[in-house]
Amino acid sequence: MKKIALITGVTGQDGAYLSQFLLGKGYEVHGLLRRSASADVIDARLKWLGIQDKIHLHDGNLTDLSGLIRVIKEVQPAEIYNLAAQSFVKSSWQQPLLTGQVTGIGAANMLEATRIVAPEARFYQASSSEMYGLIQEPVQSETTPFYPRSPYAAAKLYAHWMTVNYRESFGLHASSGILFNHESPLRGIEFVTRKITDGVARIKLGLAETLSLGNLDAQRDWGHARDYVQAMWLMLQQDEADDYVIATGRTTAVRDFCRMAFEHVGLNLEDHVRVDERFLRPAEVDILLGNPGKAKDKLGWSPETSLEALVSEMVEADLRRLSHHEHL
Ligand code: NDP
Ligand code: GDR
Repeated sequence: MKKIALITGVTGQDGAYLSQFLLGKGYEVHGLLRRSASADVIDARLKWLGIQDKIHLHDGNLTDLSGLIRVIKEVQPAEIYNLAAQSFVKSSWQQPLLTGQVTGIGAANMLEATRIVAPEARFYQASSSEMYGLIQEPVQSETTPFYPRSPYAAAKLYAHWMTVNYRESFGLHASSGILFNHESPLRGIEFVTRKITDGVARIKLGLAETLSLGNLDAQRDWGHARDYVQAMWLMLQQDEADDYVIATGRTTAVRDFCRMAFEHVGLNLEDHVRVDERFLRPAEVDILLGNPGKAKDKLGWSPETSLEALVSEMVEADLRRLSHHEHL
């Protein structure tokens, strides 16, 4: 009998890589799909990985509890990965209540639906390093206090504590992965790394001359999404549910990520990058740096992809895409 997994956010970056990983492990993979008028492009990431026909898709939305109950009842998953969210931090100031509804209450809906119809299922919640916000310790671990700096981070914090609470109150096998930024060629175009690699590829191909960015001094602990989805799965294979920081332990400024991307194609960032205050945020998370020690000890997980390899994979993918007019 194949093990059954249900993934919310299956059309996103992590959902796509996690689906690929679970299929490789022999799982039957089901995904929640929110209805879109652009049905032809909604599964672009799954197509990019060549797995769109292998996933069972179910109509649903994180804000619709009755629909979630129905899907979980029908699928009867052994593992549930709650990856869906309004995940773009900058948008969360423009849409704070929607972000709360989807990223915060949506997770509570998933926990509640799980408790009602599949209490034996193992549950993964996509928590975030953004919860550390205005950092309270120079290196953040599972015991570092949180200080959210955006409506997104506040919503994630609610979802995080609800996950802990459902574990402690109802005995749900619910784990929360506090993942630091992870990127890939499947990263959404509005996030800074992909915006940079797409911009660099456009400039290299003569399709653009400049790249406008916001705060170049922000520092992030960047890893590869393909590595990070393995940690999600490992968490659900443990006897006891728990919370884990997933990070590389190395932090890099946006400026330096950008420099590496330009250098990859033999160009200088100083010749092309402009700072545009439209891309600044009302409150910034200046620096994040995670300690993945617990994940290494207990899950046997460590990141495999270096930042250098990540940057070159992303730039090469964007060069290829733009040259072949591929969508994504
Ligand atoms: P993406 O933005 O790429 O994907 C988000 C997914 O959520 C998409 O499939 C989207 O669907 C879906 N979604 C959005 N709103 C709803 C809704 N109302 N109902 C159902 N589905 C919805 O995010 P990532 O893959 O990068 O991240 C996965 C999760 O991990 C998110 O929760 C994110 O906040 C969190 N996270 C991400 C990190 C990172 O660095 N990538 C780090 C830490 C946490 P659609 O395709 O229709 O838009
Ligand atoms: P982040 O990712 O907010 O960390 O959230 P993002 O790539 O959007 O920003 C990272 C840093 O880069 C700075 N920056 C810019 N950001 C964007 N998007 N566009 C720009 O032009 C730009 N210029 C500078 C930002 O100010 C910021 O400091 C991501 C998301 O995936 C969340 O869902 C997840 O929880 C966290 O990572 C961990």
